[in-house]
Amino acid sequence: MVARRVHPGAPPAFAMTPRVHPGPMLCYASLAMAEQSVHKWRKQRLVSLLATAQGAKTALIVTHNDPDPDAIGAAVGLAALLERRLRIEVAIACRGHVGRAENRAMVDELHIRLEPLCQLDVPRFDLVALVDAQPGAGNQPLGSLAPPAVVIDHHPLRPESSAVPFADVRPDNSSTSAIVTGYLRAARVRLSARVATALFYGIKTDTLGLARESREEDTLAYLYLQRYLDREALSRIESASVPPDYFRALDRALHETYSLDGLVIARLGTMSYPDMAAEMADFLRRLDGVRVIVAVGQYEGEVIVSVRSPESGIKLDELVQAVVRGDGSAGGHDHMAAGRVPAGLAGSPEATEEEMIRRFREALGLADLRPTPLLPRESDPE
Ligand SMILES: [Mn+2]
Repeated sequence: MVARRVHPGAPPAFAMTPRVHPGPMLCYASLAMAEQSVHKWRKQRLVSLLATAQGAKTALIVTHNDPDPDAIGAAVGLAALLERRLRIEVAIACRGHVGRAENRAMVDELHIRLEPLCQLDVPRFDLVALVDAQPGAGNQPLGSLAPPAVVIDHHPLRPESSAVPFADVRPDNSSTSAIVTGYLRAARVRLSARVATALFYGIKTDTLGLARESREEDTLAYLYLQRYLDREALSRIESASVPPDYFRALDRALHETYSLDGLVIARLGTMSYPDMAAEMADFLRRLDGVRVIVAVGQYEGEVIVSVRSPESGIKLDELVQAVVRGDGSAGGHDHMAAGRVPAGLAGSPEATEEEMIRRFREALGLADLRPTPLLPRESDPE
């Protein structure tokens, strides 16, 4: 038996962590400890992920519809892992649009090839992976014809994921890109600036630059990726230019924004891209006194709702599910969620927008309150 070299009377390692003055040193020390404890676990998960993908010559990585930076970053990261470790030829595909100017700049600046799923022969691929979404969710395009063998996600766990050969679903994590970064580290894949920047921007947007409550995995990945970033590309992505139309739409939306005791509702009407609702909801988060923001708009035969809250404690995903009911699809997280229903649900698209707003007011117990416009309407008297 080998005796462990422990100084007599030495306290256990964890008890040595100072409990007072939690300054930056303590922060780094606890991160280093977290790093060590997750390293072994990551390795085990990596072995299992690689075993699932082993033998495939081609892989298709699919994101949720209208992919956001976290979905795109996670797909690019997983592609790098499969290409570098297993020499698999990888395609990334999605359904819908990349609309937000920053997200389009991300795709352009980082030369990311996103293919429309409908143009691909899905059964041709040996392996299908789904990132930032899960089978059975209404916001992803894989039907029963192409069940994924790999799922990596951070949305609430869905029962369908238990049938997936390799599923890593961590609802506690704030981003899928951070989970994928963990695999790349465990696999010792040397990151290109392009891949690192995609992952970093994914984590940054999903965690609001770590301002939102995030897990150690998010923080560790965020710090780890720093040294590989293409900062010039990142800066161009974050300050992507927008056409004059963008400001016209913003102006229209602000004149159709109302508040009711902490609930802020923005009606966008016809949108030029589907994630404009999310963008507007994000924009209104800073309004004084706001507790829940609901942005509602129409895009290609659907009414889309996007919901945000600057505070924790309101489960927005459950709220949107209660509002959408069985009429469409809904999902998200506690602090950000979205849903969509057919535009003809209540007759016209306008009537459907109104119906969605009515349901939100009812669900939040604000049905009887009089809305206050954010800005004076042009028709209002001076
Ligand atoms: Mn995400």
